[in-house]
Amino acid sequence: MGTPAKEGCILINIRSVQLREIRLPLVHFFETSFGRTYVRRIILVRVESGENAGYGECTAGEDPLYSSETTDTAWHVLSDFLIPRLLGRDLENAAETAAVFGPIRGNRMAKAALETALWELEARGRGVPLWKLIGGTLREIPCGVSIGIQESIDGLLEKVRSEVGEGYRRVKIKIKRGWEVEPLRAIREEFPDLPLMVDANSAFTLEDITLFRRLDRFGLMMIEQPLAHDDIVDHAVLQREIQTPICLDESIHHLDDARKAFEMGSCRIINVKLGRIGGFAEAVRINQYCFLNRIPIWCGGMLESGVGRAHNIAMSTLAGFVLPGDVSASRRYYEEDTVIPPVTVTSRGTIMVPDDPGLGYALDHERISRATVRTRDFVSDS
Ligand code: OSB
Ligand code: MG
Repeated sequence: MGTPAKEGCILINIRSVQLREIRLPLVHFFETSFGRTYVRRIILVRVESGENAGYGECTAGEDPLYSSETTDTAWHVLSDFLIPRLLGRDLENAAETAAVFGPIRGNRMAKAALETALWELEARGRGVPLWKLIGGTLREIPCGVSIGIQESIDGLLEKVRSEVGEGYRRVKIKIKRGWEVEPLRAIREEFPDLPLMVDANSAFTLEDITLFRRLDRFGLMMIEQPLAHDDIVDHAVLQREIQTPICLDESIHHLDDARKAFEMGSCRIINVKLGRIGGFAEAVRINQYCFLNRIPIWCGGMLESGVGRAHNIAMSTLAGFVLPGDVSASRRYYEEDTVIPPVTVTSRGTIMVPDDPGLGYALDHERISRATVRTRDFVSDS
């Protein structure tokens, strides 16, 4: 007689995986220091094991500007390397996925698309919400907005007024060379006490130190990724020279990056993005380390559709996520979302964490089919 399965131990055997690329036009273009996005090309991943299915979303951009990954590199790496390693394989839980992908270097957004789908699958299999499965506790998460670079200061002020009116807990504006001091001065004049921060997406260098000293006067919560995307050394120099806390985004790919950045004094806050770090297992590790070391963390965004947004909500329930994240209402980005109901924000500037198993949101299959430009199915032959 075989050994009975351990209580609560579910075995995952991936029978099939489907990749699907959808195109979703943004309500308004989103501009950062590296360029404008008008339409998102998003890969949705569906994994199946037994009776259950789980969904993930790839956060790679259309062009290799935020990171080296793109929608097309992720499609390639998923199809030719990650899915073949996973198909037909027995896993006790989704946490084992990271080890299966271990030998493959980088490509964390591709990995996360599949890894987060496996966590969702496991949560559905166990009949528990995803946020509970990863160890989250918060039932209502504080939300902030990220406002792209605007064509005029007046346009920016109008956006800030409207987001503040919606109840969002903090405002982040994107900055680039020539769009920093004036926009901040204008916002501070009208909103002296607004929790406010900036994101430079690596637009500056240590030669801009006098500019950063000027920014100290605006009482910002933090400056996100002011220097090179792959740096933690110059950021430590800059952090010693300014009062405003530095928050790292692009520079942090895993727990060791977070630990080294903290130990070197390169930042005082960390933005955690599921795609950038490869998925939930790493998010849980970073959360634990930062919680123990009292490093505030928050959930970053990548213009996700509902599936990725729901994963972000689940991650934001972990105890270390003490600052409002870039997790906001679907309708700020998309007229029609990939989930039903779309993600909405309360008048308190929070998102209520859903209680249903898995993602806690239903997929809008009809909407997703209409937006689909290609699909590929992978089926295990074992
Ligand atoms: O740096 O945080 C970033 C969007 C695309 C690429 C990089 C970033 C962003 C955002 C958007 O700031 C946040 C969101 O999804 O609301
Ligand atoms: Mg950022």
